[in-house]
Amino acid sequence: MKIYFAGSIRGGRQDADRYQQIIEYLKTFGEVLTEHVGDPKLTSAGDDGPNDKFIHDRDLEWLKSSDAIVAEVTTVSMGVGYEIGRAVEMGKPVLCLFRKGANSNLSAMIAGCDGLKLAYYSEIQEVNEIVLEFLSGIPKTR
Ligand code: 6IA
Repeated sequence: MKIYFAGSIRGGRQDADRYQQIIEYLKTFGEVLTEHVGDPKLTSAGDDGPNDKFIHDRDLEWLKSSDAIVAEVTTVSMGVGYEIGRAVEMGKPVLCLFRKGANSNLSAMIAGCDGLKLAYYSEIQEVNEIVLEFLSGIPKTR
């Protein structure tokens, strides 16, 4: 199974450790195409790699080829919101994870979208249970 993990980069890296923990768990189900999103060395500048057009086009190809999208949406990120919208339009299974009690507000465009599954969590162990249930319902194409 190919999994696309989405998490904030230029929107802010305060949840990067959590992304890494989620990615480690996702890797037990298959290939995570976007492992770099959890890299603690990656800063919110996010500009020490290829140019923006390359990043956009490559990420969209990965999105198209993925079987499922898991997005951590607690830190507000325009890029994550964009990826979710594109994935919903593609008809992909999308799981959005939002941490309870966080200092951010979830956009109505995510909270009110019928084309995705939204789950609230407190502890990282809960994320594992939510992810397990979500991925168990997805047919494997590869
Ligand atoms: O607006 P944001 O930067 O917060 O958007 C984050 C989302 O967009 C992530 O889920 C990524 O999939 C994607 N994204 C944004 N910037 C990059 C990026 N920058 N590389 C890969 N995906 C990105 C360069 C980092 C590179 C030095 C490793």
